[in-house]
Amino acid sequence: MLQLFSPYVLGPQQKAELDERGHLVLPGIVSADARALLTEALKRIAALQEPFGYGRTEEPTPSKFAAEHDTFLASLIGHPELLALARSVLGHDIRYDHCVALNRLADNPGLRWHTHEYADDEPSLGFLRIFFYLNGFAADDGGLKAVPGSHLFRDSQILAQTDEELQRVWLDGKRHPLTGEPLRIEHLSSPPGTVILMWTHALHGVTPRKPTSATRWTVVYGYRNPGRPSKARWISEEFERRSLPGTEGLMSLY
Ligand SMILES: O=C(O)CCC(=O)C(=O)O
Ligand SMILES: [Fe+2]
Repeated sequence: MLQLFSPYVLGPQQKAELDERGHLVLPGIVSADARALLTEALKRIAALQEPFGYGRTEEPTPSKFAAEHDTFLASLIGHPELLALARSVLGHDIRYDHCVALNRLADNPGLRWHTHEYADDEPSLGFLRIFFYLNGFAADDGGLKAVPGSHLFRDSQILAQTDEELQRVWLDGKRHPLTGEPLRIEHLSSPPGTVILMWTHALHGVTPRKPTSATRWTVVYGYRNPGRPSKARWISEEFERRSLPGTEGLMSLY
């Protein structure tokens, strides 16, 4: 069995940080073997994605359904270490939601500020995004940015093109519901092999990738507590029926 992570700590302190801030950075925890295999898999997905391009589309592209196009990516859905990580945050009763390749090539425009929906009115139902940043990123080069505390609003409708617009349309005057501090934008950076955990209602966006930079190799696995429909759930019926090792009971909507 592939070792996915080098030893890391996800104890009460880290969980409290995730719950208070909405995201948690686990720097460099992906094992060297997993890094290499994941990067190869993401290169295969990039080749399949090429004809579809990287613009916004409703099409079921290889990037969106990455695990369905790659045996290795599929094999991680039920990997004990990934499930243990997801369950240590969400509790035992979880479902797989999606696996999306988030490769960002040189000059990629990044991504506007947004949140994602799931059981907006039911905080007991969690949805966790587990991002694998295989070659890391700098804050100003395909970098994830987030607003600590924003997930507590469970507002799935927030959208803004720029930091300035976000400030104007949503951030101004808002305070962290737990700490009372004014909400503010945080630009993350991460070394290669970093995993970032994020509650799905956290407000986040991505800075553009520089024209001279190599591709940012990234994949996300989403898991959630069952109980509601999920708009992010991209699983074909055929894939749901396939019995992959370790995924028993994980693939259904409810
Ligand atoms: O590309 C990224 O780093 C983040 C993508 C994103 O917003 C998501 O998968 O929800
Ligand atoms: Fe997102």
